[in-house]
Amino acid sequence: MAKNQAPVIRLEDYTPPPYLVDRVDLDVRLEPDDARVASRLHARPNPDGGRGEFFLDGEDIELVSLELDGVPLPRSDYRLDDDGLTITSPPDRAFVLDISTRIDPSANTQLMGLYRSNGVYCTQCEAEGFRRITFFPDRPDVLAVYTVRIEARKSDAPILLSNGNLVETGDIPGSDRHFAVWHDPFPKPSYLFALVAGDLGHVADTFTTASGREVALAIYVERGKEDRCDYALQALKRSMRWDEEAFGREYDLDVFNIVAVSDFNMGAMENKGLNVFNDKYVLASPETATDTDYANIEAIIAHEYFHNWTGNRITCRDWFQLCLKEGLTVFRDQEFSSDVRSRPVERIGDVRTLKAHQFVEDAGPLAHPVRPETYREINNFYTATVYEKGAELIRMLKTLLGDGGFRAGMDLYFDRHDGTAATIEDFLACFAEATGRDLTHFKLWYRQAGTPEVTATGRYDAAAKRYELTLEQSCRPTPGQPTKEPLQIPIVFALIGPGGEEIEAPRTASPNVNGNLIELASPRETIVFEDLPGKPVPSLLRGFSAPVKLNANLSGDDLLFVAREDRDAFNRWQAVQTLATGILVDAQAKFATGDRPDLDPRFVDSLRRTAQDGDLDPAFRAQVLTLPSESDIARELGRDVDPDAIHDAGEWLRGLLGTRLGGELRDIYSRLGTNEPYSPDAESAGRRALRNTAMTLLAATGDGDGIALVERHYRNADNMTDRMAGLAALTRRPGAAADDALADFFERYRTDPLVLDKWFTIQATVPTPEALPRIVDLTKNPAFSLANPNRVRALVGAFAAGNATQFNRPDGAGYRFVADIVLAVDRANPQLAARLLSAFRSWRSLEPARRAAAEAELRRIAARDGLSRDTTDIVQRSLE
Ligand code: 0A1
Ligand code: ZN
Repeated sequence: MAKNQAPVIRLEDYTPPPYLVDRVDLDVRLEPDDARVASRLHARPNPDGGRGEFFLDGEDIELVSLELDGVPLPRSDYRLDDDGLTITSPPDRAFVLDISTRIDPSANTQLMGLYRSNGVYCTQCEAEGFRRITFFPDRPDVLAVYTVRIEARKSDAPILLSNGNLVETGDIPGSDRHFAVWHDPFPKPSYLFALVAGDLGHVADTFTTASGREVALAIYVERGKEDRCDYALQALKRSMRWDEEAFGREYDLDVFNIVAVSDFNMGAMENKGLNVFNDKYVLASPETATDTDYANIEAIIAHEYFHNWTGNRITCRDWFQLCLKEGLTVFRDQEFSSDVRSRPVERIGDVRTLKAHQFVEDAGPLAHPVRPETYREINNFYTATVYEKGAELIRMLKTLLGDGGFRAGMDLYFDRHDGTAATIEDFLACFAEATGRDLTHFKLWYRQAGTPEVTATGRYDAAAKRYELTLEQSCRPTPGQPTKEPLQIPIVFALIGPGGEEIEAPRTASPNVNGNLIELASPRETIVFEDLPGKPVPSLLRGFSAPVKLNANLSGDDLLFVAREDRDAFNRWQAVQTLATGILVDAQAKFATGDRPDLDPRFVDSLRRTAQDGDLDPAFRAQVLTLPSESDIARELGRDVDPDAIHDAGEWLRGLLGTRLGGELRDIYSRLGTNEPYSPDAESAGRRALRNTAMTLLAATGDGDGIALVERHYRNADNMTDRMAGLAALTRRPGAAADDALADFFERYRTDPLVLDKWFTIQATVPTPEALPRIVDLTKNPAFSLANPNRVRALVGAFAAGNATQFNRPDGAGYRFVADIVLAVDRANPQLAARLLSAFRSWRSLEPARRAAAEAELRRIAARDGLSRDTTDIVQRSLE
């Protein structure tokens, strides 16, 4: 067993905390390398907990003094070890603990606890960072009211922020120091504590809630970046209004502050009243941010804001319940984006993300249930499964219960659990009670890992005018779950008649069909529809109503029909994807054996029709014209994957489409050009997406005209979306044009780290053997730093996750490079290293030579002494 083998934590072992803390008074005095934290805890025995020792977590902090009820605690009355502090016989009544600790924010490279980012003090406490600030029962079921006094030198930190409302500020006479006192009246777990201090600029606004309360809003950023905050601020106001309208939830404090920092392990953090963001998800201007960046900013601002009710007012009892706040909040941010943008396009994007990340996770060694039952390192469970599949479970619940039932359940949940730390059982009980439905079977979705496969087979009996639809479900084993039970799968459907008309409420005696919804609950089920005028084509899993892999067994003709006729936009898109996937799977097999594939002209015609259909939303047309990715095809194959063959197939198909649709694509390109000033709204973004998709296909032909068009596109761009689309298309083929554009881009943005991240990513994802030596070189570029998570993800993360042919080089050099970086980063920032390492998660599905090379690197990492707990956990599970 490795030295850093952490103990397994199990859901079944949960016990309530023996002591509660009702009030925390913190006094934090800041110096760059010496911060003093005085903490006064008002504690008492938990009436619902066992008795005994009082354990307070603590990690990498120095205990300076400890008093109980004002008296220094004798050394014999407590124990101090690597994990924390144990008070061996605490009083059997309420008591006050005074604890003072010393920490060094500048030495904190893990970015957990209190650290400095570009001279700004900031904290990150989820999941277990508060214990790196002071000794505390650092678990989400201990909720306290916090009052925080911050003191610092005025020159060092003119701005002092914490959770809640500001109650006092002042100068320390006779010094250059000042202080601020913040009070948060809402009881919260320690992971929602935050403190920020530094020389920051800000932009401000106000929001009036539905009940007429005025809230002061502000976004704090490094000085000089204030002019890039407006979009985030407007997005915040849209989010606040939407939560009132869609869920009846108002904001509850007098202030809402957001801070953007440049060193952050994740996207953002929902600390009560003081959200802390990775600056990548706040800062935007037309010259520096793409349409995708704008959409991400809007979604993440919304996500963190929505946590105020789903996460903060109602939090999680323990970390196994993470999906209680994350799945639900992702669902809420997806619904927000659907309402303020285009619903079908949003859904297509969300499903693409789900399949690219969660389906891949579910198919490999890191698969786990939406609510895991064991973990060694909770940081490794902020996953696509907990977040994205967790959101799909909420969506299914809504589909099963209907809009009214879902809203009634949510209302009951807010009402009953406000101010508490809840569980998935508590949550589901609200929906069961509000609707009278039994959710016992549905709950299995939370326990059972893996992506179910649903196979549909239809049979039409013309004489009897009867259509039989047989649905079967199965699920492959995942780690620790060798056998699977059938799930309750909501399949939204329609039967489409020969003329494209939907057959309204087709007659069936099946008790599992309700209007347009089939509830599949058994391994196999045949539904008989009667009185059909002709042979229907089924449109199944509309809007992707369940996170399953559907094999609808439709013929090529039927798929072409659905692509043309289905009223469900999602399924029209899905039909084209299914056709394209078939073509690419077939083509890669041919490329692997040196054969030439060919292309069904009806597929090209189908795309042509969509490309030209001016009645369709341009963003939707862009999605239809965007072929499945290399990782989509790898996932479809599932075994003996040869990334080069997949890549060749994609190049071949894109090139051929660029040629065959050349006229239409050029037409789109010229029609959608505009002289209007850039606007990030969804409609304008959709037009740019379609135009850039057309350009990318034209460039894929490799002919001189195509390349010249892209070069012009790059140079004439007046916004980052177009400039990046041009740069991406140019750099797919190394050569002078690509190098010139890269040099030009660097010169334009050399002082802007967030924009240079795009430059790193573009070079990291060039699908040719020149990529790796260039990336190695870029790690030495002064603009690159292994200490900054955004830089590491932009260069190394993008290489590992977005450059299949070069990461999976047959000589193993791609794996070796990433493994070396993982080992180097692990010493300073284990969370970042572990995340990077999860890029190896599909290694077992590769063809044998690559599989062996990837495994060798995983074993090399596993054998390293002193590996962090985070990385040990990922490497061991990957190899199991
Ligand atoms: N709760 C945050 C995600 C988050 C988790 C852990 C962190 O630690 C570094 C930071 C952020 C969210 O869902 O947005
Ligand atoms: Zn979240």
